[in-house]
Amino acid sequence: MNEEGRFTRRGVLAAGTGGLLVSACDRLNDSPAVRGLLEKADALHMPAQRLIAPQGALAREFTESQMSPVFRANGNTAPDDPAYRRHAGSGFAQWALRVDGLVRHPLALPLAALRAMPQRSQITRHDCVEGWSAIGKWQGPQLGAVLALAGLLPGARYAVFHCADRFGTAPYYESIDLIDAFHPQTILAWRMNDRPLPIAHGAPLRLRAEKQLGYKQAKFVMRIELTSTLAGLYGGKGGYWEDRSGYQWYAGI
Ligand SMILES: Nc1nc2c(c(=O)[nH]1)N[C@H]1C(S)=C(S)[C@@H](COP(=O)(O)O)O[C@H]1N2
Ligand SMILES: [Mo]
Repeated sequence: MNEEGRFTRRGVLAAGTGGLLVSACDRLNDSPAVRGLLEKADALHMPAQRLIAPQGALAREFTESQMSPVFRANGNTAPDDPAYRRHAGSGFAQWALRVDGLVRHPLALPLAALRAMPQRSQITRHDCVEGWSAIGKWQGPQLGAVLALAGLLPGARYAVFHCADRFGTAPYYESIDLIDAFHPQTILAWRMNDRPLPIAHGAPLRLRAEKQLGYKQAKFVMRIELTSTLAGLYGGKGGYWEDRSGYQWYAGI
């Protein structure tokens, strides 16, 4: 149960695995027992979530005084892609977020355009399946507003986030459904803790989908593609960790 009395996947994980979850993603991925538990926990929990928690329910928000003094940077912290490095070198002044796929108007939105849109700011808790959490403040336009600018075509079902970084040759990517995409706390954050988003935390832009676990919070988002299906995209499971280690695609509370 979480603070609001809802049954959560991370509650199940914490109760079920104890100290195991302090290991790194790679070690987590190597353990069939943990992988099995992740799957079971989710199978148990996802129907419960859709039943118990109204779809629009908000993730808990915190006060300034509850913000973590240190917010760990995890996973990739500095993409080595040459185009990304060039953009980083000039403060992302020439960079633009691409929005394409099943949209009426493909977009290229510079940071200035994203900053000029109505902003949402939220202080939330980030929960990584490796067993750590941190409370931070995030600011940016709602993803729903960006998608409304692009205009969805009827077949659109998923928003896919293409990132600048890779593990080996595999690009990091993530995806969410349109319920999460239009959730009020799903934003494209370019600010963190009242400063421009640091590179280690995903500059110039990252996803904050506050009802989801850490690995869904795509950093270094270069392109958002609207698709009708996740099949045929990389490993077909909707995200880097989903493809590689069997993490569940639906990782929501
Ligand atoms: N592009 C990209 N996004 C990513 C990752 C990554 O390695 N690359 N790691 C994920 C994981 S597992 C976590 S816990 C968070 C870490 O975010 P942070 O570095 O701001 O703490 O980013 C997620 N998004
Ligand atoms: Mo994570």
